Amino acid sequence: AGLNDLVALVADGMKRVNSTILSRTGSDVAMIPEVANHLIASGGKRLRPILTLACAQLCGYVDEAGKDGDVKLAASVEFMHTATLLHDDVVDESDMRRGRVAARIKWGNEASVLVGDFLLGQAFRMMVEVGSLKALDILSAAATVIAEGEVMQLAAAKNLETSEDAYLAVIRGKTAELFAAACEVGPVIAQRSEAEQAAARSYGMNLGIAFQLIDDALDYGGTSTELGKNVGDDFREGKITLPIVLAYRRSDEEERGFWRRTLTRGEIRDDDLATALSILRRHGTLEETVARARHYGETAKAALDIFPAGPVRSALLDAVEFCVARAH
Ligand code: 2DE
Ligand code: MG
Ligand code: MG
Ligand code: MG
Ligand code: MG
Repeated sequence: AGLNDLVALVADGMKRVNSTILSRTGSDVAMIPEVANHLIASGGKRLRPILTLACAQLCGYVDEAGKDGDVKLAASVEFMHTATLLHDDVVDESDMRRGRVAARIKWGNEASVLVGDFLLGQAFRMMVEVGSLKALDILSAAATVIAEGEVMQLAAAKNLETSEDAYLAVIRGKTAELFAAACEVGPVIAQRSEAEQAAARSYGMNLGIAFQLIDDALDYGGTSTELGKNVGDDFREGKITLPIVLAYRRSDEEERGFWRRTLTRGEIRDDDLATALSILRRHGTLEETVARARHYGETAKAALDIFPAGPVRSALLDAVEFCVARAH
């Protein structure tokens, strides 16, 4: 259960993904591998490349003539993810990532952005090597959609009237799209039907939505030890996540005043995060956010119905439970 079965099923492929990652972060410019490896070697779960390998395997992908198509696409997905994290910590002014200081704290915002750009370039070169124009289309579209999600989020910042739909559009873009693309390229390189491509995409999309809902609940309800990043980052940035959208509607005038001062005007005092958490708890919106995540998780699982039962499908179902129950 958990992620273990899935990790075991793709272990051989992941070894090759990891060595590909290592070789493709190489550069004569010393700071590039230094910054990249700070993040890459920091014990991430590699969830997205695991999903790529697993969805390829689920669809019976056979590696013809050692081309390593699944491995290179998985490594591309992890590079895209790493690039987004390097950029994300700059955009969010975050100080911690995976239990370490963020790259931007150690090397600066400039280096963080630029090494992210390097990794993005390397990701696209690997996709080209794989030679599937469809996979290249899916992953390059994902890059634009991720950026759109982040810009939508920027536009909604501090706006307490943000709707649930607007919030969902943000997390579909900034997080779920990469999960969807990571899964969809599996059946694509296995040359399976449109229906199977759509099913894998739907699994990834709904899993990604669930994943970000949990992330947003944990930004208030988690601890920095379990998350490996500081709690309260979203609050300090005036980010309007689902726990806030739901709580603001239910808040009385005094509570609304609190949200306007902190989230809209950014006047934040030492004990405000604790107060925010107590208001969210009073209105039950962290539990409700987790319940929504569970709902999207169920939709993700149902999307796998068209695939044959077996160890890979079972492990993908378990991965949903892992993401919904995850502590980090
Ligand atoms: C996670 O949100 C979302 C990450 C997407 C970041 C994408 C950026 C555009 P969170 P945490 C910045 C860059 C796009 C590229 C390179 C294609 O809640 O809590 O901020 O882990 O995540 O900080
Ligand atoms: Mg962030
Ligand atoms: Mg962010
Ligand atoms: Mg977050
Ligand atoms: Mg943040």
